[in-house]
Amino acid sequence: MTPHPLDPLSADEIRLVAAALRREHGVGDGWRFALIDLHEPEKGALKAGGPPREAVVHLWKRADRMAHRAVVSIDDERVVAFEAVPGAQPNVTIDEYHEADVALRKDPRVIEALAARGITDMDLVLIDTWAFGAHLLPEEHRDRRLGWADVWRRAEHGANPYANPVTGLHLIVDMDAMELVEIEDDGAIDEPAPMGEYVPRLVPGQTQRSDLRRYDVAQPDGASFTLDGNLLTWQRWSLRVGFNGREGLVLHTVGYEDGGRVRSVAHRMSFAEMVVPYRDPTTDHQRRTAFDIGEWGMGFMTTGLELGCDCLGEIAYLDAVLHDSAGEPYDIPNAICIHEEDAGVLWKHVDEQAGTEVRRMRRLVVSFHATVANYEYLVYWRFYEDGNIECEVRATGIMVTTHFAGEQPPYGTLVDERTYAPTHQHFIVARLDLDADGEENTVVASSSEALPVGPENPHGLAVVQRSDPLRTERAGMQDYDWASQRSWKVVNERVRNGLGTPVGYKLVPGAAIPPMLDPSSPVLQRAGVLAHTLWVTPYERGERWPCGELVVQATQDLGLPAWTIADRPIADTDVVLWYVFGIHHVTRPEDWPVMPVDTVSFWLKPVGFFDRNPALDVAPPH
Ligand SMILES: [Cu+2]
Repeated sequence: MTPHPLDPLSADEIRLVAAALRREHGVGDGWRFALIDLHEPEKGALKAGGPPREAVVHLWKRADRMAHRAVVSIDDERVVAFEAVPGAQPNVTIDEYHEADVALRKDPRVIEALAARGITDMDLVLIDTWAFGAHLLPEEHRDRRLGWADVWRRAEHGANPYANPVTGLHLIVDMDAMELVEIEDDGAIDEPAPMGEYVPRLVPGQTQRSDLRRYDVAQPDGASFTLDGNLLTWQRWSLRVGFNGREGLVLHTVGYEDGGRVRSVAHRMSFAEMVVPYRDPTTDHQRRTAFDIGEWGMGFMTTGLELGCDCLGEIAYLDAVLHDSAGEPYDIPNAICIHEEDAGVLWKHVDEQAGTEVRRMRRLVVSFHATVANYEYLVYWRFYEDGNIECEVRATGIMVTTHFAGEQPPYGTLVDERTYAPTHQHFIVARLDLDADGEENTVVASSSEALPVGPENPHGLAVVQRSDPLRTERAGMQDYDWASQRSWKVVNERVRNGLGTPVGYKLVPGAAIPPMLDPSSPVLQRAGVLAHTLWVTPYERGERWPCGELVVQATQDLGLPAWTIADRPIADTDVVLWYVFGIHHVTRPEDWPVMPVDTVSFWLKPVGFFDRNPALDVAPPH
């Protein structure tokens, strides 16, 4: 079957792409296929129909320590572009993570450092390798591909390794030679014994609650959505479900059927980067700034879902097809969950004469879960009958902790005996290629302003709405503003609703968090995108990665801060919004030993897109 141009690469296509690179450029032993992804067609070519099907590939040649970027035509089974990218590195692969683990755990220096702490059973040791910023690379090894590793210890087989950090021991590993190049050992401290277990059999003295009765979700007539390949339709919504190794879930061609016509809302929505700086300068944490999307890939970290635990009801699952660093495809079964949920009351009114009219809200949820070492990110895109779209992220899993002797460092919260969890931030950059009823859109900053008391406003009640169209990229750099309740409307001046005003969708800024980074900070240098809540750029096919295409060991953000220097026009054109949100995680004792979900979200809401409440016709409950 011919794939849709936006469908993810199939296993056969991944094999074809890898084979072409082996055949034409000798990509084989000594290389890594870091990323093989669909080279998404230009929007114009997509509309014209039958765009060429291509893959974009990030490669690493280990012997030369040289990144390469390739484009492979799948239709013609040949490489159409192949270039070295000096001074850059592709994402770190799962294979490198495992190979580093194998190498480090048998290194005599590691064994010795652990033995000095009384740790001799290597089966209980977890070595967790991270990528890190160029500013912290050891001077003499700057040209290498380096990882740094924490070491953790399980109390017994199956126990939580993150319960017991091996404080003060860090390993710098060459990810090509797979050898330990530096061992950093602050020496053993008198280790406390925190209770860091969450698996029931290991939690001392715990009995599980037994007073909850069964709760079933029954949909005897089946689900109300239809899934045809990757095309999902439900209650007037239609969208295509995509997936790739770097971003994980991608939603394409999101539209709402209205008056017999599908009106576009978004061409593409995904998470394009995630930056997690730990705000603790001590040696245990100074390197700990993860770029979970650019360095590792949310798709590669995706874990399959289980019915009855992760999702309830009539579920449709989609598998994901990814690849290892040799270019061989593999599956993640049940990577994406699609289901409906009851979400309480949608609208209601009680009238003395008409009685009660009440409608229940149903929502369509498209979700995936990623496990990034100790942490879990659960991502939910929800579509509502009233035209709203909600993007929710739940963070859970195990927090990073450190033991201390003497006084507690001030950079975190005490969560157990002489154990603190550092303050950190999870910044997520959502890339939102919105198309409000067509591509020619303008983003308008919409702010409330209380007018001064005066003859026209004697009681000081007057509030007016200020609309500032953002005409260039510089104006498009917007910050969250509590005082004016600012939001951003994406309007189409060329399409009017029945009231005569332009149609639009509003980005309602939830979970905006400040960077709290000095301009000189290497983290801000690498992730300049964090400096603003919102960026707006004109659509450009190649502009996908807000911190740059290749972020591993990068010193500069080659994405948004670089593109926007030109200060291009963004009015009445095809715009892309980059929304920075996340969690400012001041840790709590209640987040330990496993963290109840911390939930954040933002919304996209129609604003004059419809003439009135589009959910007026939702029928009462059965
Ligand atoms: Cu956190």
